Amino acid sequence: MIILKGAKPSPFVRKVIVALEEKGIPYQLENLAPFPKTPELLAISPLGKIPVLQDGDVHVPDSSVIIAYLERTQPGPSLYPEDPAEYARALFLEELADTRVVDVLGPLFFEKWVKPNVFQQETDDAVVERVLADELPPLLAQLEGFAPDDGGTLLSRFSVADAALCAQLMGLVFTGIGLDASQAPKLASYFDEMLARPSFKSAMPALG
Ligand SMILES: N[C@@H](CCC(=O)N[C@@H](CS)C(=O)NCC(=O)O)C(=O)O
Repeated sequence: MIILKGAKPSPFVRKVIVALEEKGIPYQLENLAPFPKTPELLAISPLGKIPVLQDGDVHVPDSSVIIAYLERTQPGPSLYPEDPAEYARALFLEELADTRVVDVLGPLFFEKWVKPNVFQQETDDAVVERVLADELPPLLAQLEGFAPDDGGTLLSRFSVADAALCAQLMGLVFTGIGLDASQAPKLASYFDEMLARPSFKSAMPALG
């Protein structure tokens, strides 16, 4: 049995849960926090981060590496397009989700969830307000440009790009901020459609 170590509040853990569910791979989620950086954590995750996937004796850290690994252990259904241009597009959108989207949503997640729940510290509302006013609108405008016109997936079928992007956007839901459809209507409707998939339902952390 595959063991996924991490916790659903992490967008990168959610991304892997979505991949496991979409591929129909049975797994157990085992709670692992990235703090403190114990020798046990660093032994299986040299960067001290979650998620880590355990498959027998093999430990695989990093969501992108994990999904690439799963593609080799269970090729179908594939989360990577066959067509070279679409394959490149999927990898790029995964990268965009894991970097640019995280740069904006990460501080919101940190302030609204990690500080109160992990460090027993208060949310800095000024940081939240600044990100919501200055950084989130241009990000949503950019993502609107990648959203499909008529629902469905980012590429011609479900791929790692959908798993990566929507796993990040879910942070807006469970921190209570929400995705403002008036700012990004195509993105909001695409995101709603993705959230209705069983894989995303399984990845959603308990709300409240
Ligand atoms: N590139 C990594 C990023 C993983 C990541 O940043 N995980 C966060 C939790 S959301 C973490 O473990 N942070 C702890 C730290 O950076 O010390 C991946 O794709 O898995």
